[in-house]
Order: sequence, then structure tokens, then C-alpha cells
Amino acid sequence: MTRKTAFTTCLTMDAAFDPGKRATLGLMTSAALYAAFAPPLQAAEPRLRTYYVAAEEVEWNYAPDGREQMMGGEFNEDQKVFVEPGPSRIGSVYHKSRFIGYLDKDLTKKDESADPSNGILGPIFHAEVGDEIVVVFRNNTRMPASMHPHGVFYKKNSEGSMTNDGSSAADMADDHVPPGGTHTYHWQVPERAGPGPADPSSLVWLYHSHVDEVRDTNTGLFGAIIVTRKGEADADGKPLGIDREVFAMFSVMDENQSLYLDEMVAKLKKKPKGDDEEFEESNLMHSVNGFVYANMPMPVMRVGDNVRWYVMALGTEVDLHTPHWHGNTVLIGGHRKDVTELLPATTIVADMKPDNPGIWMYHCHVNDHIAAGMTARYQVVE
Ligand SMILES: [Cu+2]
Repeated sequence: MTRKTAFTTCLTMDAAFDPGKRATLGLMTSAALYAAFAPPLQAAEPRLRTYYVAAEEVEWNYAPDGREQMMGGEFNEDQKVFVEPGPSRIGSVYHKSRFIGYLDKDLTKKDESADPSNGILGPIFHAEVGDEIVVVFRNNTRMPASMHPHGVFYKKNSEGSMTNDGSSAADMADDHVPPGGTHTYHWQVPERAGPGPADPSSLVWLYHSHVDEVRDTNTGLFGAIIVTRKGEADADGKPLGIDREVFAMFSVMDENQSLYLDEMVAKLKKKPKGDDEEFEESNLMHSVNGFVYANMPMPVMRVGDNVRWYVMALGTEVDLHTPHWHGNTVLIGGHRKDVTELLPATTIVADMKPDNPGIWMYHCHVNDHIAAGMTARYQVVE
């Protein structure tokens, strides 16, 4: 059996084993070698999933309802620390950058299809294994920005971040898109960017700006990519058989690290002193999708729906989160849970088949984070 296999290999690769051809082969590039020996490929053009995205500056309100919504009521004194404006406190409205999805290359029609609960998240990109994601990006902010994806396949001209790697200038245009600049990113979606054997039919990857990774993400420039296993996606790249996709980003957004901190401080009536630790504390926004104290618009689902939760985190050492669903349970990697674990930049897919109608809490179970507002709600209807 071994011998037979070896013989077959020799037949296929006979030129490679012909001593007369070795010298020539030694001079051939790997591309030429591939062309010489690879069987003719069926021209399988990848399906392109093209997305138009702009980074834009916005005024973002972490608590648009102006009240605590998990229990329902006015903010108490402890909660006001994070949301009440003052002479030297920013309050709940911060100047931020966001990724905004558009339907056309001229960026005239906003893509309004995102669920309101997605909040500050950038547009969600969907793809099926075998596709290519093309992101036509325009930076309409005053700060340089980029788009760095996790998981998918990219070359150096689409990594969206600088590395000390000897890249040419052309390969660095994606690293640092200047204000007013554009760049088109090409992200291939091979098998290794899709669900593994133990994954459900789709998984979630982050993308985010990576010019100044820490400050860019705290400023609000991040979103998610959903990759569905080949043959298990609908025409839009979404997983078949899933009635509802829900997205939840848990992050202590550190506004002290915002690209716009200085100008926000400059607008305050009274400049906080350099050692004002309470000012720094007031800028730690313990948020789900950019909302605190259950101000996130509730995702709504029906009893019996197949609901897929894509749960994510970003941040630093305080960003160890334990999202907890009241009222219903989920399956994560074949395990039944009602709490899961997140660390910065990790993602989890949780499948829920709600059997319990009502409005339910969905909150981080870390005590300090509950107190600081990392809470939300979801609704199950009959
Ligand atoms: Cu937490």
C-alpha cells in the first residue's frame, strides 16, 4: 500500500523527479511551480460581499432614557456618578467615532437595517465560507482610522494595522486612513475563517480600528463579522434556520482613553484637576452595545424562535465579564448555560430557544459591573 502510494506520487510529480529538470526547477518561483504542476482549477470566483462603511463623529448618549431601566426608576447617587453631567463631569453624552454602514459607494443612503439594540456597534458583515468580504471604507472623522478584522484571511494591504514587517508604502495604505481618505479592504473567507467542527453553523469575529488600538476602540470604532459554514447560509450569508441574531458587546468603555477626551474636557465649565480620580471613574462606561443601566433598546424574540446570541468583549484587565440571561438558557458549544465568560476581545456564540415569555434581565454578573450599569434587558413574546 505504501509502495503504491509512492508510485502514484511519482507519476504525478514525474518532472520533479527527473534529474534533467532539477536545475530548471531550482530557478522557478513557487508560483511557476504551482502553475506547472497544479491541476487546472475550475474558475471558482468567490462571491463578493461588498460593504460601504464610513467612520463618523457622533454625540453618543449611553443613557438615552435618562433613567435606570433594569429596576425602573431615577438614577440614585451611586449611579449618577457615571451619567450625571456637572461643572467638571461629562455625564452620559460623549463625543465618539462610530463605523456607519451605507448602501451605496457615494455614502448617501444609510443602511438602517441594524436592530436598534446593536447600539454603537458598527455594521455587521455577513459572509459564507468561500466568499470574499470587500469593505469600501471612508474616514470622515478628524482622526486617522483603519479597519482591522479578526479571523478572516487578509494580506498586508488589508490588515488595517501597522507592524514592523518591512511592508511597502502601498501595503501600508490600509494601516492609517487619514481624515477624508478612503481604502478598500479585501478579506477572504476560507475554511479556516469559518466554524470549526465543534462550532455552530456561524461564528462571530471582531473588527476594529487599529491605528491606536487602545484609544480607537475606546472611542467607539468596532463591529462584528459573522461567518457561516459553507452550504448553511442564506443568500445574505446569514445562518439558515436562525430566526433572530442578537449582538451584545460588553465593554467598560474608558472615555479617559478617548481620542476626544481633551476637547470634551475643554468644553466643561470647570476643568477637572489632574488628580481628580472621581472624574476618571465617572468616565468608565460599563456598557452593553454602548448603553448603561439597561438603556439598550430591547431585542425582541418569540417563544420557540431559534435565537443566536453573538456575545463579545473589548477592553482591558477590568473587562472580565460574565453575561447572564434571566428567564431562559442557552447552549454554548454543546453545554447548557445561563452565564458565560468573556475576556477582552473574545467572542462566544450562544443559541437560545426561548420558552419563557416576558421582559428579562441580561446583565454582566460581576458585582462591580452590575452597580456601574452593565445591564440590559431582552423581551420574549408569545
Ligand atoms: Cu462585566
